Amino acid sequence: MAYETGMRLSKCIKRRALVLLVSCSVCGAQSLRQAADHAGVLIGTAVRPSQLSEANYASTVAREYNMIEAEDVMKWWVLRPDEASFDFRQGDELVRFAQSHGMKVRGHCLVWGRYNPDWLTQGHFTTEQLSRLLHEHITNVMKHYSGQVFAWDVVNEALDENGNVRDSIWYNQPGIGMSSKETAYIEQVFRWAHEADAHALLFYNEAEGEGMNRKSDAVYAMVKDFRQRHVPIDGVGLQMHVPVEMDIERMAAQLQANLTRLASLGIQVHITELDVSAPLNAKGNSRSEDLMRQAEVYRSVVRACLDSLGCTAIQTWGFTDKYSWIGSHSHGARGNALPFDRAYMPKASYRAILQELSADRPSRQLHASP
Ligand code: 9MR
Repeated sequence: MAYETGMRLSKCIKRRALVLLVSCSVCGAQSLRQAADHAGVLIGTAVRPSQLSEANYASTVAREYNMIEAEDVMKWWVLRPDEASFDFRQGDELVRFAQSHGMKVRGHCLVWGRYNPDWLTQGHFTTEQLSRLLHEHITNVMKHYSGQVFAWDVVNEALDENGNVRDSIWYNQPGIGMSSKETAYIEQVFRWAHEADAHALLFYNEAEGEGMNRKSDAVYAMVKDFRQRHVPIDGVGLQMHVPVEMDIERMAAQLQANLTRLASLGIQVHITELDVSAPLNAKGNSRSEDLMRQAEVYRSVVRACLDSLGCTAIQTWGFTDKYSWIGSHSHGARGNALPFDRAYMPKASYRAILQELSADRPSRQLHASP
């Protein structure tokens, strides 16, 4: 008896020690990646393969992230130099890097009305030709990356701020044959995507529809309709390019409300392009209070995601202030939007993300398999 009791006690102590060990590995996480793995969420960054040759760039990505996405190299303008060919070289390089570091790859993006190559936009194609071209593009690209890209932004930014379908080469200029049928062309391309790779998760990715507004209402309505009619869609990407001046409490409450209603449709949500831009002075620096506020914005977004079981990935649009689309987009007026500074040093924003990822969330760990 005493022996058995002793054994039970010793097993119990061992179990408790294990639990302590596990929780200590959380509180002392050495990277975003370690903390995210433990929290059961994907932590990602957009990557430009041309920058992977820079040692600091590559080592930071490898250390901190368990998912990467092509910032540009899986878009039409890179993949399709002309009508007859596909150039997968840079996309393949990104996939190789991810594989050699045990990361997942998000694909971005198969259908977008902007940044298409001139041969396509100025080619005067008929609707039948465009339909054939788009079907072929989706099929070839998804089959090429089948088993390597686990989730695709199938359609990017197809709605305007009022929730109407945007004019575009794919919708109505001249479109693939479904102009004035609103979301019918989006439905068609999701069906093509599912045929091309039945295992990939299929996302609709949108900008400025993170909170509750007319655009996010329209995204919700579209996805609800698709789900009811068994159109293959698995998730919504919320971009989240936001300014540091925002009302943080209001943003967090609205994001949470939107995450809750999207999750109620049985889909996943990925935060796909998070960055928090700050004003720059003439030397390219930001005020320290802005960088502190920025950390609170990051913290609130990570918290909102982790509090919603449907939110399975958090990705920033780049990770170092050395490289970000915001500088050129704002003509140098804004920037410093990311968790690492230009010298790859972690900022307050990095520490806020790490802390939130490391916070104890037992309900989430039960479901931990993003
Ligand atoms: O950051 C990207 C920039 O390098 C490209 O020039 C641009 C066009 O391909 O796309 C930027 O990324 C956009 C993303 O693909 C979709 N959401 C908005 C992003 C910022 O413009």
